[in-house]
Amino acid sequence: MSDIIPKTEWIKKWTDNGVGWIQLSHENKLNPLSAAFILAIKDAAQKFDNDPSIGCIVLIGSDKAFAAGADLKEMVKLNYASVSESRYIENGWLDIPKIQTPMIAGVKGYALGGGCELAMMCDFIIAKDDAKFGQPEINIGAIPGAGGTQRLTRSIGKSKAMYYVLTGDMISSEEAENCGLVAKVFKGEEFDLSLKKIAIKIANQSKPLAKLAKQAVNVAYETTLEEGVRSERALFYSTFALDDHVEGMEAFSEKRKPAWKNK
Ligand code: CO8
Repeated sequence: MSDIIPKTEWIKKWTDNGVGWIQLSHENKLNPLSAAFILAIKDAAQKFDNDPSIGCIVLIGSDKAFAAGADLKEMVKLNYASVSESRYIENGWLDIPKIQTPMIAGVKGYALGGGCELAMMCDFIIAKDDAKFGQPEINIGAIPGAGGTQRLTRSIGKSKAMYYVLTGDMISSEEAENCGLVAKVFKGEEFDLSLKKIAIKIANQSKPLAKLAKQAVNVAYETTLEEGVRSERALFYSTFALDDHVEGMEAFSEKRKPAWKNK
């Protein structure tokens, strides 16, 4: 068990139209990710995940950065014994990909190192055109440690991931969209409104169906095609047990919008 106290004061949370918003609000606008900060982010995400009124979680940062990586002022004090004994990148970090509610990273400015890894732990990334992604750890005597080598490679392929991990170069929003790291990029003032619209659209889907769809896509990340297709089929069959399946079918026949019961 961790004895680190989550830094809840660095988190702003609010809800709007079924969306749970979590804003990383460190006094340093670069949002350096210390162990206590990541625990607070994890706690906030879990609270929304356990709230039946929330159908989508959005993680955002400041105008300057989603997060510029691990808190290097904390990391500089660590050694092999302390990172392994304290489970430095386990507490908090490992729980975020287990969130069942769809989760979007809304990235303005820098998403570097652990910040890029945190964004990739979300289900997809929406970026402002000023966003800059990257895994620059090689430049500071480390390598990515919170899934960067794995998720970036699955996201953009081996060649490009290897290029960015070995050079430490930043990835522009345009390049990130072209190579599939980012789902959509919005310019300037369009970003906030577009992110909100996307989140509300997802929050207003049938909640159990959205969770099943998320689970099915995530299987593609973790297993073979054969196993993934088998798993998808089982999840598809299970949708027939939902009231919302019946509602979706009836609404289609009756040419009306479905009124989801979320069960
Ligand atoms: N941690 C702590 N403080 C930081 C960090 C950071 N990651 N990044 C910047 N700062 C501080 C600077 O030291 C500076 O502080 P001060 O005012 O006291 O000197 C202040 O923030 C402002 O920084 P800059 O003046 O550098 O701001 P710029 O706008 O000129 O540059 C950059 C912004 C490009 C983001 C630049 O600050 C930078 O390159 N930062 C480091 C980015 C980086 O290397 N990130 C990877 C970190 S390693 C990592 O993430 C490993 C992941 C492992 C898992 C995570 C475990 C927790």
